[in-house]
Amino acid sequence: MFDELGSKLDEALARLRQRGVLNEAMIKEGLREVRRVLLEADVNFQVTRDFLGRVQERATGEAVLKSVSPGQQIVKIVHDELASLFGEGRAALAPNARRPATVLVVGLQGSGKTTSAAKLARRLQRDGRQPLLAACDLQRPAAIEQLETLGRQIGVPVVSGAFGGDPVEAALAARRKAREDNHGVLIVDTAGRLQIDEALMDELRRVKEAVEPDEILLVADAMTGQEAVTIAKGFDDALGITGVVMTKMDGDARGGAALSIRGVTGKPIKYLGVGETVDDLDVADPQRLAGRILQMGDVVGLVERAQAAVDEEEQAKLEQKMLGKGRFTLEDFLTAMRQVQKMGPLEQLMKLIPGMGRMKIPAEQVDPKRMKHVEAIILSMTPEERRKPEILNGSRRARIAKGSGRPVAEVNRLLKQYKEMQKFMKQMRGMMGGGRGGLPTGLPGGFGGGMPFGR
Ligand SMILES: Nc1nc2c(ncn2[C@@H]2O[C@H](COP(=O)(O)OP(=O)(O)OP(=O)(O)O)[C@@H](O)[C@H]2O)c(=O)[nH]1
Ligand SMILES: [Mg+2]
Repeated sequence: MFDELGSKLDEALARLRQRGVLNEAMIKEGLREVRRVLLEADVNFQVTRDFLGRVQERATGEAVLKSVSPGQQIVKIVHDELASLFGEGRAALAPNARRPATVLVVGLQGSGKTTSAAKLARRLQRDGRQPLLAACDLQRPAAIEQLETLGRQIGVPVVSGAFGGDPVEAALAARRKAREDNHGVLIVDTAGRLQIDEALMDELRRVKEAVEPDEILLVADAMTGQEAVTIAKGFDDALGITGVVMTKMDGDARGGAALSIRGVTGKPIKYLGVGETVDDLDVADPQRLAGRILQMGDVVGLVERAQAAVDEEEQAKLEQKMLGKGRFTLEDFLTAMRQVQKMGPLEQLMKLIPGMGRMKIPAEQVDPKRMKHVEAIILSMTPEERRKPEILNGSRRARIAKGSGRPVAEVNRLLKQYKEMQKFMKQMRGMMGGGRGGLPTGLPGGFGGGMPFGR
């Protein structure tokens, strides 16, 4: 997401950053480069012009030019202005006194409405808001089934209209159900068309009038570039959307649409779809997005992802072991590894760490096969061995290697990593005074020391 745009902007800004002294002409030249990069990334022309106007005005101010590091200041200004392109502050669904708060999900065919509705439901479910999904795309039987399947997968109930029926009736029935069962949020999935047409807008308007949604989220496909902006404008004119879910940001979209939507429609991006699974939805936080583009890292995103992936109960137990009196066994080591793996590809996570964005991680280090090997080795041990690894002598190690089909050297390496993690935890314990302090990311050992990746 924003990789190419980020590295090109970085290049454009590098020259400014390196200079000790800057004058207005240098800044103008530097910003011309920035302009080229933005337009190449398919950012709307007018949005680019306004953006550069604001940057230039702030950058040529007295205070900046006379400051110790004018280049850094300009990078900061570009960062802030990028953030304001996305909108101000956090734009997630506000907690609502009205139950159920109603979210209408609209968009063109194939933009990701149904998937995004389920992703959003999952997020709200996690936040304890007890969502209910309503299948009101009644044009295709498969559409109803798709939402029902997703609902089962995430454990959120789905109320479906009848195939060929009236979406307005279906939406109203779902709302009655949501009231009866006291759901906090009702998410209504609707039909899409290939293009904006009157029939679709009319149907959506009628649904809107019937359920009076608190949010109308337009789902737009980032891969369609500026087309997404035009579509957003069309839906906004017809329905008055409250925000945008920009999907397929994991693809090689150039990012221009995401940077232009707010400027053109005045409506913020609220969520980003970053993959096909139900967990691949990020809250669009302007500061974080700007930070990611300029490769300042996205620590908040990292922490959130780690927290979402980690089973809280398991984590609490692990922390007890790590920081409390308990013994940290190889079984715990395996649990920890599994939790790390659940967070997703290491490569993706690394991008969120400040300064790591540009680092190329050798493919060898993120091979999910290695996790399988770790499991095979630990599962080839007897329960006693797992609890008391110190009894693992040469012959036991040879037996485990044979049992797991891995070389002895790998068994040794794993034990070494386990020991490193144990050592790390002793240090943590010392630092936290032995109590249950709670690790910042919930990640035993961070990404260093004891991970089964690399080395
Ligand atoms: N890579 C990626 N794929 C996505 C994302 N969101 C949705 N998709 C995929 O896009 C395709 C269409 O998604 P749907 O949710 O069915 O789209 P829809 O808007 O409901 O489509 P219709 O109901 O046919 O109008 C599916 O294959 C999804 O898996 C995303 O953020 N990233
Ligand atoms: Mg759909």
